[in-house]
Amino acid sequence: MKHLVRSSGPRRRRTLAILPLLAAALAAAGTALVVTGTANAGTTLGASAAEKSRYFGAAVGTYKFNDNTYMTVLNREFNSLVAENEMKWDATEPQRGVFNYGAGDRIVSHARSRGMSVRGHALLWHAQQPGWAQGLSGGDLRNAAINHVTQVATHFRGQIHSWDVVNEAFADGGSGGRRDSNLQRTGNDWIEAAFRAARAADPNAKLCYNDYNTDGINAKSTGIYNMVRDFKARGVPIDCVGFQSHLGTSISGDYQANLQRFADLGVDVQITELDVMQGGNQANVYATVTRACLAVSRCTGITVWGVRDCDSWRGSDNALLFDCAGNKKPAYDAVLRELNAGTNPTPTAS
Ligand code: G2I
Repeated sequence: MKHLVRSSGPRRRRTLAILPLLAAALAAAGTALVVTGTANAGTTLGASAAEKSRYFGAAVGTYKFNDNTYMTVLNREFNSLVAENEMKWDATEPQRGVFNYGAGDRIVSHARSRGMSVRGHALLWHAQQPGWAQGLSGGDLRNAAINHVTQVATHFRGQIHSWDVVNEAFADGGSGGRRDSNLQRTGNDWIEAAFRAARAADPNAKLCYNDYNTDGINAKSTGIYNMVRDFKARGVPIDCVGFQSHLGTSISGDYQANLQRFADLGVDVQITELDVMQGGNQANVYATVTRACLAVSRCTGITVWGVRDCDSWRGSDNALLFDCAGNKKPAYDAVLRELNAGTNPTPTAS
């Protein structure tokens, strides 16, 4: 108030007089910033994300590794990989106590040879369990599940940046509670037992809980939020939460706020399986997700769930960033533009 009073009279006129100069100076500074941004802008998703201290990854399948168009895009654009299926329980332990790491190792070795990081997906999940595990229950299943976590996390020790230790354990709809499954029926503590086993097996991997339909503040994401808060309070080792982000034609207005409330619990957040239905404004939705991750300092990276539209589990949704011929789509341009825009907080953890 005092300041306002003092700024009337001659002094105020002087202030007004310098405003155009100030505006010109700001505009010049703005131009300079833009020029700097352009000079440093990456020309691939991976390079641009790396400039913001983040990764940009893709889910891959080894059965595509002999497809030249696929490999050209993969090797050029991404700096992180995740196995779309090859590290799941049915793939890695087809018979009880018999482990098969061939395809998973192939993904890890390709990533390492190109300097890419690897996300691990997924140690325990109610789906894609081998037949022998589907037939177990109670203590027997619990022991088999924990042994699975220990064996697989030990095999890949030191090579996985972040593990989805538990995938999709919460129910859809309004309950905010756990999903019924054979694993859940072994006791509510199965998730924390899995996280403790994973930490013991690979102490340097970030340990994530991963789920879908968590793209805003809703009953399901709040159920997960409460679990993470409880884990942090009780010292259960959890480092990150994965938001799959299989999206339709629009995105919830509180997508970023939801990421932020998890980050505020002291965990990293990651966008883990992003794909967006084409038909609405696909480019806008992709841009919004990218902006949200960049705006949350603990959002450490984005993974899209496949490379080209025809590699996607969503088939005719054309949900990815490249068409079947490997051409960049408008959604790609939107993501790259967002990655290169502005200055964004550096992740506080990686
Ligand atoms: O459903 C989309 C994703 C939801 N979140 C967890 C992810 O792990 C899940 O990925 C999908 C894969 O993209 C599909 O490729 O998980 C599906 C299984 O639930 C995968 O599909 C399966 C087919 O159902 C099997 O018939 C096939 O043998 O892929 C297998 C390997 O190609």
